[in-house]
Amino acid sequence: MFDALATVLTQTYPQFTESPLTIRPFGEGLIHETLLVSQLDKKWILQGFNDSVFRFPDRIDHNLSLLSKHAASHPLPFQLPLPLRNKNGNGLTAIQGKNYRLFDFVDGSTLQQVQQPAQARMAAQAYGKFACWSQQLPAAAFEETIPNFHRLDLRFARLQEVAKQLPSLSEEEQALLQGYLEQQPLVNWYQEQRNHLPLRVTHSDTKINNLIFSKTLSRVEAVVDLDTVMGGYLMYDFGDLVRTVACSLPETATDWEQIQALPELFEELLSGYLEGLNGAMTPLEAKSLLLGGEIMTLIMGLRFLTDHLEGNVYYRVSYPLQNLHRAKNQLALLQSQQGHRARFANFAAQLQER
Ligand code: GN1
Ligand code: MG
Repeated sequence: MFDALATVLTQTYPQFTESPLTIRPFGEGLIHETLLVSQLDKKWILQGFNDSVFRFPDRIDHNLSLLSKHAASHPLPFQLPLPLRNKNGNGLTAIQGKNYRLFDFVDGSTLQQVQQPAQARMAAQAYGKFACWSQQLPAAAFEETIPNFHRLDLRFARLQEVAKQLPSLSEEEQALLQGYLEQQPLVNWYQEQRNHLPLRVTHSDTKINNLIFSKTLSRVEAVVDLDTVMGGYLMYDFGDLVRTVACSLPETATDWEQIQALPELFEELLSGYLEGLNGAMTPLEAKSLLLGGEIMTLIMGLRFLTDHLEGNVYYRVSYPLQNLHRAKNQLALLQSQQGHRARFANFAAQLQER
């Protein structure tokens, strides 16, 4: 199935020898296509680049080169895998009308959900360290690889616009839309924060599965998926961790009654993230982290519902109603987090007193 791809790769990248290449699908990403390439005992990741989502590959290149220069003089305790250059010196290779990127394979394990509190803490420490490290770079020097990516207010407006254009909604869609529209106060809070929070260099896709742990899950080997590194707020990165770690079930789950926020894991995340950050934030930023999980869960839910109403044009789905279901899942998780606001705030206050 991948024979033509293998032939072109062998000719294009200096890494490969004449021995046969094996290529197979890999991972759980929703945007790029991810393939595992192996030759003898070596492995690489080959990524089919999604250029309808990432319309500015030059901006990605620009941002990644800022990161790699900084990493050369300020090493991190984990890898940041960057695209390998082909024989022409390019990070992107066009093969049969599609662009591909090749990465060194980082050996290890990825998690879709943490199995133990210690893993949540490790994940948060790694992303916190990344945030502390990347703060030494000026956020304004980074280009927006997806314009307005985490602009909650614009995502909220967009859902309403798309819904309005449709002749009718099913009862389930209508109920979900209503549930999301009730989140207007959170959107207002977000807009107010934008007047005060400093712009930082953020990863902007800090899901648990964008970390590669060692095989024994005892340390973080790499932070991957760096295409959305750009200017943002700390609460985005902490928030996407909360969304994907401090939850009873993954974003694909459909047993609505069982979807809940898990305060114990939130507490591990907050402790770990603050340790990693090592004090590099303003008091208001520290406070904003408490609602970061809600912000990111709301953004994802709005995006899933919008995509469902638009006919699944953005996210990969494995069945037609999957985006509707993801939106339903995220609303349940959001509401559950909202029920724990006081507990989260108490915990943060206790941490400060320590
Ligand atoms: C997408 O491709 P992947 O799975 O790493 C998306 C994120 C969402 C996520 C939801 C560029 O990330 O914003 O959080 O799906 N990335 C983009 O699982 O839209
Ligand atoms: Mg990913």
